[in-house]
Amino acid sequence: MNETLKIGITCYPSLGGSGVVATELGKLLAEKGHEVHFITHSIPFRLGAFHKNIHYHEVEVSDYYVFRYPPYDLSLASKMAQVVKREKLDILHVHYAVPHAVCAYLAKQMVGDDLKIVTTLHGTDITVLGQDETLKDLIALAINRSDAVTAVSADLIGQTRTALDITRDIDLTYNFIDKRVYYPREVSGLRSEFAAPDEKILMHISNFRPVKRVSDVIEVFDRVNREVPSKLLLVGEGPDMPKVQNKIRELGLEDRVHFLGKQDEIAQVISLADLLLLPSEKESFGLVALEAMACGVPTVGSEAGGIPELVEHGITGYLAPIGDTDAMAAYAVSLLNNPAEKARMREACLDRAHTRFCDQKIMREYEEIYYRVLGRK
Ligand code: GMT
Repeated sequence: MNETLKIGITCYPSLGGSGVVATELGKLLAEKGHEVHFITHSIPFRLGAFHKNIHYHEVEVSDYYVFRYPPYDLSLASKMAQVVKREKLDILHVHYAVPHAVCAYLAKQMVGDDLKIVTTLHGTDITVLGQDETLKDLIALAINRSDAVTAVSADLIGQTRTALDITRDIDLTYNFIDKRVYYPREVSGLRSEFAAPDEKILMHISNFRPVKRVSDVIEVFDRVNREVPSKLLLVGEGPDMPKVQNKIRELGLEDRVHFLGKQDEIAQVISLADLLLLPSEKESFGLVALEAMACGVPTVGSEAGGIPELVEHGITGYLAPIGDTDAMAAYAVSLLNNPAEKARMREACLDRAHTRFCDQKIMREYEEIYYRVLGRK
């Protein structure tokens, strides 16, 4: 049996798929017996109740009056070094390159080479920030100086190589779901609150940022709704919400769309849907499509980024070129009109989510990376 490790985890604790993945991984590692230390600016929102083997270290930022901008990055690096020394951590596993991988590199300069850094790239840290001239060299430095780098899709590995001219090894480690949480829920009572028995439910869940192309969701729904009586449930909030609301008004769809805002019980919410719409411009993986898959709900979306590695076209959903809302609507209509096809896809979704993206399997892949960088294979 491999020895247990002391692992520091830094992530964005309050938003996004990267924070969810980091937190869920920490919980799994702690259940396995490892000692996990979250080093973040607030308690990760997915942490939930008290967990044995999980510790939380809050990063406090100096607000000294000379600072125009509070130096969060320096405070984080300094906190990482303090926690590593005091708790004798073996590994710092940082999620999202900016600023976490840079801070970990700085912490390593303070504590010495025994500390190993594992950096997980999640998407926009490369596909958006990696294009930013003010940050790209620093991101490349942090990637090159990490002891191991992982990315959540093969597509993201390719994008990292191209955008930042990176040649080092990058491990492919897909995102995962906890099957104790993500499974088809019994929601027939709740369903009737949103749709009549003969209506289908389409759903979109995101942070409503431009990369999600939520306007495309409305266009697809508009076309589907002309042929299949249906409702659209929008889950989440974000900057594009006013634009989306305008489009819904312009198309006269107000009484067919429900806004659910931010939701915690995602498995229950997704179980309401007949299909998920994910027409993103950029998507390194698309964790929400995996969450849907694990609840037996297929995705109709774009071929962006890593989505095709997750959603197998024609098997667990349908994919079309970015912006091709006609094709997405046609796929959605054909799926919704064909109960046998829908039942087959549901089974394929459950099977794929719970085997290929099984939490225990992916956790072991991360553990192997930890033992490898520590030379304890
Ligand atoms: O999708 C977002 O805007 C949030 C972002 C994040 O950093 O949390 O998500 C990224 O990481 C997720 C977890 O690995 C992936 O599932 C998302 O596909 C990825 N988002 C993008 O690439 C746009």
